[in-house]
Amino acid sequence: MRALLVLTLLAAPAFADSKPAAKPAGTIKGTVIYEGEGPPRAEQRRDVDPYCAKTPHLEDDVVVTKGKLKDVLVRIKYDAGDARLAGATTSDAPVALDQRECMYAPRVVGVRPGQKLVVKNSDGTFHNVNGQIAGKPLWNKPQQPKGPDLSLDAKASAGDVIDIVCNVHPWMHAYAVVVDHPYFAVTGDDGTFEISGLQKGTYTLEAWHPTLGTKTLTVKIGAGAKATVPARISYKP
Ligand SMILES: [Cu+2]
Repeated sequence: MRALLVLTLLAAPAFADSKPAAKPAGTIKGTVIYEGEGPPRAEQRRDVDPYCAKTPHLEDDVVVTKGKLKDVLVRIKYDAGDARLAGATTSDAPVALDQRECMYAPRVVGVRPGQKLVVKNSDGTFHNVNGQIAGKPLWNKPQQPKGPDLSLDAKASAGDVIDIVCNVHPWMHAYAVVVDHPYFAVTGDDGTFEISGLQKGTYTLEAWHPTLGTKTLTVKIGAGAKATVPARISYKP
């Protein structure tokens, strides 16, 4: 009797329909290269704040490690008419940004329009979180030493970049790049990125670095073993 019930449930069309559709298998596994020697990185001048001066850091405008470039946001170039991207769901979870040793961590993040940005102050010093889009003020909030998290709205459109600075510590600069689909990744020290869940087809990859600008690359995703494709994006000084 019990076996029969299970069989009946399995055979019911409603049950079969509720099965979530498999995520497309297309994956881009890439690396962002910096050709030649990375530019020299001087010590940040931190003497304006004794708290920050306790933890010396190098300038972080262009960070190259063994020929690989950090802080590059790589995304699939969005086209509103592209049905492969339009239906993609994005996470509602807020994007986290910490202030630690008077640095933003991470320095480059991707957010979708309207997504919350939660800014933490792990430092025993005061910061202000000043966000602008192309010079237009978005928010400017004070944050006490180890004060409560700030919850900020990414009131912006795809393609915008929210410049986030701290006016107390002028070397502090983060970037929230507004992307309206989940197909993006940001490189770490090893310069690698991975974008998955893509349907078969040809895409334009767009890489963005805060000071070195944009690079594009065409990527073709196939089926089966050809669903995982490499990508090499190169910046030349
Ligand atoms: Cu600060």
